[in-house]
Amino acid sequence: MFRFLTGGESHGPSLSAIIEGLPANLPLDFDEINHHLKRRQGGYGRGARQQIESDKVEVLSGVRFGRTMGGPITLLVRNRDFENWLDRMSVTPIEQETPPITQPRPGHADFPGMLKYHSSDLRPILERSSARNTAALVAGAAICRHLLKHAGIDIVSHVVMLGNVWAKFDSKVDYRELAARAEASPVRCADPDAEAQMIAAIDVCTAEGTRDTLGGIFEVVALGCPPGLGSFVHWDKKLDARLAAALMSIQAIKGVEVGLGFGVAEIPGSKVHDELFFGAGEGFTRGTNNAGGIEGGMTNGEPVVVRAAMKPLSTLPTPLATVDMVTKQAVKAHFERSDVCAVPAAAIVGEAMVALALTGVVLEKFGGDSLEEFQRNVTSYMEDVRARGFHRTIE
Ligand code: EPS
Repeated sequence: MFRFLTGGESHGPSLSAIIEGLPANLPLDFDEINHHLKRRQGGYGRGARQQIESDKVEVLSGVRFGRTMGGPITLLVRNRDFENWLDRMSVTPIEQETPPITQPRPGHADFPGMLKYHSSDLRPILERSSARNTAALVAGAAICRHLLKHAGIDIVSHVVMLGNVWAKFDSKVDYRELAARAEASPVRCADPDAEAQMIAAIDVCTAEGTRDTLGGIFEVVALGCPPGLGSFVHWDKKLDARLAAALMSIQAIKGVEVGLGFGVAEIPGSKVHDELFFGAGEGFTRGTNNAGGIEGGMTNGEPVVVRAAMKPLSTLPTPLATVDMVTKQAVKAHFERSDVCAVPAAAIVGEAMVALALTGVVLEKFGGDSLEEFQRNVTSYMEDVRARGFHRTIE
């Protein structure tokens, strides 16, 4: 069974992850893991914290001579900022504890978290619920992406909308080209006109007098998925359900769509469903991919396309009305240093969550205690589906 756990607080000593269930002998590229950590730290609209951090992974277990050994892999990403937060985040008792923060931010985990964990201080709630913790997810998922490559799967992302500015792109899209353009964009947007407007919208929210936060929508695409990952047989085996859960677990995500998403409800079935064709040499093909590569909870061999909507961050520079949890007086919500917009970074976290969900179903389908066994199982299955007309080969 594949399991993945993270630990850590935003301004605590470090973030960590434990991954269990990856096969032995998987070679790891540490530069690539750190590259994904760097991608997650980027994006226009981030706050001053990113100048302090320069995330790097440390591997504490499960890896020898650059290859997995089959046991749990433990990862660590240190918080450089911790040393500036000893007065608020010291692990050991301190002489004078910092006074509690008691003004929950509407939209944040603060209010329900303080009630649930019997806390009169929102610090312990915000520290663990902070999106800083997504660094551990990205580090762990970067390792899983190494395995996915051995099943032919590659994951890309781009920002579709930010601050209500929509990117325009062709429906017959080349996802690799789109992703390459997004990679070079400060807002991960492949459309240059929309990119300029998105940056302008962030600038407005950064300026004194109009300070605010912005949300948006990103798209994650998994290319090269073999058909038949996931299953229709039970609710928790359906890949679309697992992708939705994985994406919804990212801080500030309020909606997820697969393929045409909510759009399928607006048009008749004859325009929704992706007709199937067969060509000599090509094998099975589709004219469209409204299903987003998933039918009946299983991959169908087309790109898996998912979108997630991120709400504007709830740490508002012009705080909203709230109630002091101790005095019950009407007050303004707590504000501390934060980002104006983190949608581009969330797209990288989206890639990570898609990687984790896919790793689960890939291991269920192909299993294997070693990479060699996993690879044999993938190859044998792909030969089988090829013989039956699915002609894509693993790149
Ligand atoms: C976050 C608030 C900000 C973000 C942080 C997430 O941090 P700070 O309060 O230290 O300025 O920058 O994201 C990261 C640090 C990161 O690495 O992604 C929050 O409240 O969720």
